[in-house]
Amino acid sequence: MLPTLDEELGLADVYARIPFEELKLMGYSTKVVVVDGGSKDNTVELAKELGCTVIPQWGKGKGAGIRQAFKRFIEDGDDVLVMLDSDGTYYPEEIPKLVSALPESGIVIGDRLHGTLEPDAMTGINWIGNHLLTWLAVALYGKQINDLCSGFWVFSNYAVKNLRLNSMRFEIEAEMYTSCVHQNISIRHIPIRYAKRVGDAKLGSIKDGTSIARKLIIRRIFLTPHEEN
Ligand SMILES: Nc1nc2c(ncn2[C@@H]2O[C@H](COP(=O)(O)OP(=O)(O)OP(=O)(O)O)[C@@H](O)[C@H]2O)c(=O)[nH]1
Ligand SMILES: [Mg+2]
Repeated sequence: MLPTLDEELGLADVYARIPFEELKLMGYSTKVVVVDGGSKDNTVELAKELGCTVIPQWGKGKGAGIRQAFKRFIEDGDDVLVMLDSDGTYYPEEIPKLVSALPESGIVIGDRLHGTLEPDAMTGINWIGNHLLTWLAVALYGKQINDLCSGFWVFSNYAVKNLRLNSMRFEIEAEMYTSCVHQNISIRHIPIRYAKRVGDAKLGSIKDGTSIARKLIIRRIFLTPHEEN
């Protein structure tokens, strides 16, 4: 699953680097689902040309899109879901390594902070923010997490079914972690590479960093969302 918002510069390359053959040898048949948040560039046309299934999301924000893609995944009855950003920051070549590490009924998080950060992949403020938010998560929840805001995750069907989420924007990964704690879903961390993105960032470091911290605090008090959709 590739979330997109104006990612015409990154999408084709990310798609081309997905190791379909290797996944086939591992016994998987693969489909690529692009969940799009209303791109104004050529992203949607490109995704269709590449043969991806496109979900035009309702509402705005990465979190809303991911939750909608989760629903489709459950409806389709698929086994394993791999999610990564479509901005060229994550290495699709690393998908098999993460899929192989998937615990039964659990999830895998690609860990940039103990992996390889390529030059200029993360701004100074984002580096500090990622470390602070990860530290805050461990302080509040006591369950190990190495890289809270990673955008490269692998989920078992059980995990997707049991996550309780209502995030609209970039708090979604933090909420997935809090839900793993509350729903007792096991987490494995695998070090990954992280590259400089192509195209423009959609995340605002201070604004979204603050919402992520707020989400961590809210889910410590109210364990699950009051209303999910
Ligand atoms: N479906 C959907 N995807 C989105 C939305 N906003 C952002 N995305 C995608 O979510 C992924 C992460 O967004 P980015 O802007 O790269 O945010 P980030 O990776 O946290 O920040 P950078 O390090 O600056 O790249 C990218 O693939 C975006 O295209 C949205 O509203 N809907
Ligand atoms: Mg990014």
